[in-house]
Amino acid sequence: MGNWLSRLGDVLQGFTSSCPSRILMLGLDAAGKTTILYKLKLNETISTIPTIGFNVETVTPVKGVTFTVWDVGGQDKIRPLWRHYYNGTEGLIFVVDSSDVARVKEAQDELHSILEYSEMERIPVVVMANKQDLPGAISVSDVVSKLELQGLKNPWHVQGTCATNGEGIIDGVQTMAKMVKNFRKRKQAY
Ligand SMILES: Nc1nc2c(ncn2[C@@H]2O[C@H](COP(=O)(O)OP(=O)(O)OP(=O)(O)O)[C@@H](O)[C@H]2O)c(=O)[nH]1
Ligand SMILES: [Mg+2]
Repeated sequence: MGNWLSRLGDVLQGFTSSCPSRILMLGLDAAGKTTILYKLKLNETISTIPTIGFNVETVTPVKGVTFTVWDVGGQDKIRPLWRHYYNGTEGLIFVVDSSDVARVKEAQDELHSILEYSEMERIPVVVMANKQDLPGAISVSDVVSKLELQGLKNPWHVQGTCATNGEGIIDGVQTMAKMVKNFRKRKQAY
């Protein structure tokens, strides 16, 4: 009986750990979201067009980690649609164009507005400080201060990335996987 129960426990454990995490990827237009998504999915740099609506892909970037990633278009006219994707989200990847210094404040406003929604409370956030290859790109520590991350209640991490050559992306999603695991544990404790 005990043996049977422990086997059932193993099966259920396997079921929950293999359940893909729902990850939402947001950020201003042209930040590099779609480039990151298809780098993860295909390990290729695709040529993108601005996303009107969304792309969704299930990816297994590293063994034992499966994400369903929702990449939603970031143009200002369609940003009001972002909130329709919040329900059930277990992690936010917020992509910033680190070379677009003129719009960092706009990115900061958008990130803080997203996290005001109750569905996004406590959700882990990985900021991808993308386009680190471009001249004039601000550093990871500047992204921390300019996005005012220290004031957030959510757990967060910043990863420097270059989506076109893939640098930093796997590190970023690995960190996200760890943070989602903690988030699921904490959620069970509520
Ligand atoms: N140099 C450089 N260019 C990049 C990088 N990441 C993305 N790009 C380029 O930036 C442009 C916009 O990338 P997208 O992935 O389409 O941006 P997006 O965030 O999906 O934009 P929307 O769909 O409009 O919200 C493309 O020309 C990409 O090739 C990067 O790390 N470095
Ligand atoms: Mg896109």
